[in-house]
Amino acid sequence: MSMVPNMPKSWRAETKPHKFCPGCGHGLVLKALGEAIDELGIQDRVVFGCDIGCSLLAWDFFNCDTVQTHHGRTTPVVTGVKRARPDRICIAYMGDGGGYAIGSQHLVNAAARNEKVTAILVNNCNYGMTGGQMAPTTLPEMKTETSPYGRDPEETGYPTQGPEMVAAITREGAYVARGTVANLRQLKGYIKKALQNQIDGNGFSFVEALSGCPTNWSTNAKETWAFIEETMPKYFKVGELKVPAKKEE
Ligand SMILES: Cc1ncc(C[n+]2csc(CCOP(=O)(O)OP(=O)(O)O)c2C)c(N)n1
Ligand code: SF4
Repeated sequence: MSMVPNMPKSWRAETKPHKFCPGCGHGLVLKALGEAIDELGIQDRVVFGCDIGCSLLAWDFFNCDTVQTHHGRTTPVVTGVKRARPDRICIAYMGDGGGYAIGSQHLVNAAARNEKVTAILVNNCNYGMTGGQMAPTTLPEMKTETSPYGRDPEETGYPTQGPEMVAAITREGAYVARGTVANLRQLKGYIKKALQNQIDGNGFSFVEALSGCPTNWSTNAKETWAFIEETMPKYFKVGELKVPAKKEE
């Protein structure tokens, strides 16, 4: 009996199995996104933008219009598409390096302008694609290629609180949440609300997803999940931070 893979309809089946490392969280975030796209029936309207970093491995992931951008520049690129084609549902997909380091000015300014796009940021506490360097989200005392003795917050700061920052600088109409691959149903719910917010034309939508990078963390499956489920939420609080007020009927 042949196995029928349980994959979202919006996924491009012929490009699976995907190219992420075994145990990587990117595939889970993209599953939540694919199911959200299916359930909202927006596949024909989606323009999916992916960053440099491991998110670029999603360039052929969906049966949707896709644009692959320079590192950190996904948010302004999909903002441009949205302004030219307001009927499209524009999604910027990036890592924490892409959103909070090299592309932080773009994320901040798109959020401050309340651009009507949806940004999804995968937080795995490091620069995955380039071999596990320290990122703005690296936890205190966490060892990486460029913090071999552990991150010292006195020298390099504390982990960036992205959704908290975006919630603070956006205006009414924005949607902001932090989910985790450890709770995929909840994460899909947040992504769905973020997309619905764009469909409703309200304002900027932003979802950070806590995720795993077993390759650079050098962790086995059990250690990876313990880090995502127990350690990361000590620094990154999971939940909704900003929900638009209901419009008057
Ligand atoms: C302008 C520019 N600077 C640096 C790089 C090198 N570079 C490629 S991917 C990457 C880090 C990616 O990390 P992140 O955005 O956190 O995504 P991840 O791979 O962890 O999913 C870097 C620094 C680049 N491609 N372009
Ligand atoms: S390096 Fe890390 S983030 Fe990149 S595909 Fe591998 S596990 Fe995923």
